[in-house]
Amino acid sequence: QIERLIEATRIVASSAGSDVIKGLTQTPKSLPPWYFYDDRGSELFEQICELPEYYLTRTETSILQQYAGEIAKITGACELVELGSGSSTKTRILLNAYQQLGYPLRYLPIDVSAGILESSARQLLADYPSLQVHALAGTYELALAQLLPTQLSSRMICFIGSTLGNLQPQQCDVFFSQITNALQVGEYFLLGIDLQKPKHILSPAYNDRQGVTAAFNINMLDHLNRRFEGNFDTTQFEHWAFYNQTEHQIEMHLRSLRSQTVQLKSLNLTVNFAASETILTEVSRKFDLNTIQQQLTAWGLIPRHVWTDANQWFGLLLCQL
Ligand code: AVI
Repeated sequence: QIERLIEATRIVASSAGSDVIKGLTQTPKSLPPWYFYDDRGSELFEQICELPEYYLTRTETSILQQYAGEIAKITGACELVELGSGSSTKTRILLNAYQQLGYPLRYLPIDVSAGILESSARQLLADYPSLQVHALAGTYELALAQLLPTQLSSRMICFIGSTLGNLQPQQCDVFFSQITNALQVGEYFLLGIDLQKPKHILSPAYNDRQGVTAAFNINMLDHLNRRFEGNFDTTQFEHWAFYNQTEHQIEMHLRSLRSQTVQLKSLNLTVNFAASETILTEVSRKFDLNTIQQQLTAWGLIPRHVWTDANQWFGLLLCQL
């Protein structure tokens, strides 16, 4: 009998707040973007994906719909590992393609939010009778280090949704060495990236009219309050996001509306904010297809196929170790 149960493995998802202490005691202040994704933050992110201004999800979905069959034919049967799986909605397009070719389905979603991980894994098990799921709750770094050798003939690590853009360039060397360590020669890496485009399209995607992105940004403070016994007054911070054209990145901040002091009791941390002082909560880098292909090659992942949409707004790259 094939084992199909979720063997949800909970990995310690943080370095017990040392990253928060570091970020809030340096100048300028910053926080790691993975603190967006408590269960509420993951819900808000799902809402962002549906916003009219947030073209990323729609565009990547259309590329996947067009090319998933081709991807499955190229890779053959393989175990799908997904970093930042969230609701796994787009992954279903890939699972359908592998299923249509009669391949065995084995899926290892990795996400910091255990709630969304578990609920989406259960839904997938109900919808795909032959699917095996092994869900890993934790940061990419910790989860990748826990991966066992694949149980199928091959493996593909999927990193879609342009989450690569949320890593700072200096984090990429370590990240890609973890990716290549988790793959055998000949195995695959599927990367979805948002491409450079005019500011008038990028800026509204992070400043939506309904204020969902603002709520997503502010929710990080609620998450820190819960997690570290904090007393951030979320009414005293505002969302601020803009496109930095020189760096080709959206920069998302929380701006203090007045001078104030915040405590995070369980971290033994007191933080002073000047009026208008900001915390950088996320960069969202926008890529150039030629440059990223060169970088991937330097990291040991050879781009074999590159797909994009009619507007060239989003790129999907199938790479091989
Ligand atoms: C998950 N990540 C790719 C999103 C992005 O567009 O950078 C996170 C996000 N931040 C604000 N809106 C969406």
